[in-house]
Amino acid sequence: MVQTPSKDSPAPQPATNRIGLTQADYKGSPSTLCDGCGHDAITAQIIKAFYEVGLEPHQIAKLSGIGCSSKTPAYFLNRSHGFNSCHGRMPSVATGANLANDTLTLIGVSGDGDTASIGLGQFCHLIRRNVPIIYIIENNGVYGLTKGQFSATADFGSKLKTGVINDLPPIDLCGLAIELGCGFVARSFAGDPKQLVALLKAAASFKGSAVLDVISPCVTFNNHEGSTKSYKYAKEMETPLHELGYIPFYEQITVDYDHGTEQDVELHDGSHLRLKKLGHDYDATDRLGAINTIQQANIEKKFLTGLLYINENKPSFPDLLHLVDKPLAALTEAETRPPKEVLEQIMASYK
Ligand SMILES: Cc1ncc(C[n+]2csc(CCOP(=O)(O)OP(=O)(O)O)c2C)c(N)n1
Ligand code: SF4
Ligand SMILES: [Mg+2]
Repeated sequence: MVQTPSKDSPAPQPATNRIGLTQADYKGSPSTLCDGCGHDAITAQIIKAFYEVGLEPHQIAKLSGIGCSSKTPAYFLNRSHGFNSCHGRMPSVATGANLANDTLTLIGVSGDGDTASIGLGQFCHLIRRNVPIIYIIENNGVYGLTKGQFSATADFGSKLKTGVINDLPPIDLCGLAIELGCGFVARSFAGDPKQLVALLKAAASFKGSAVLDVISPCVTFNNHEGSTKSYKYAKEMETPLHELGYIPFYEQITVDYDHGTEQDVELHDGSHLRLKKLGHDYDATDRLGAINTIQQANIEKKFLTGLLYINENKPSFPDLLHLVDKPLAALTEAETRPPKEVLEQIMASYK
């Protein structure tokens, strides 16, 4: 017989993470996007990943540009800081935010239009500087917000609902990011929650620009036959390079992995990312190998997902600038003023 809880028994408490917060504490406002939009699936995985890693929401800043994708920071982490910037200009705001307070974890959400079209220059300079940020491109191959025109990531020969064929080659943002020296480059799919959560957690532990290009179907304008950014196409064509496992720094790391079939990468905060090979002999630390693999996949029209490239040794923007430990935004006026002797030394050096 099923026991019904008595009126007086306490209601079951929701599960909490290592800092005592529930998953609901990482949510935002209800989404206003179309039902089934890939962007909402990514939002759900961002909430899960941040909850599981156990970051303090007030230590996070959400940044975005303009587009359906750029609206999504409103739908997660409503206790965090946020700045919805101009179209394609999120990287400048992120760079400023990082300089003002480099203790914040930055998460930037952009679209393929926002990043690969109007914001391409900004994206390049953010990567070149290695500004620490989890940079997510919610890639649907179209400008969803302005009713579905091709973006610069649309594949050559892919078709709009209206029958228009794309006659321009796509920009591969992962290939470009590696070329520009990015130390964390991954590709995933909104319909692959397990892989996406592991990548998001690893990106949150990485000290530098972490680029995640996530294929995120636009159900209203780009989910038909002839589209290469539809759920059907991505599900049928997805070829994961490896199976990803993330072990946070606060969990005991077991060392019983098979070196022949797994690659283990230690991240900046002591967390580990374990890459279990899936038939491919892929080394995610080999930069030229990664560029080659991406180009080959594009020729063969393969949709490769996983961690394409990682380099833990590149100095981040704040390291390069030798910033003081205290966030610049918290320095008092007196602390920003060099002492008289130092000013005199500087003046003397110009003589
Ligand atoms: C300076 C400027 N130019 C053009 C626009 C019009 N506009 C708004 S969103 C957008 C493209 C959005 O596409 P994407 O970044 O791929 O986001 P999605 O809606 O597909 O998620 C454009 C061109 C704008 N808002 N501002
Ligand atoms: S128009 Fe496309 S990208 Fe925008 S919310 Fe709808 S399905 Fe998503
Ligand atoms: Mg788009």
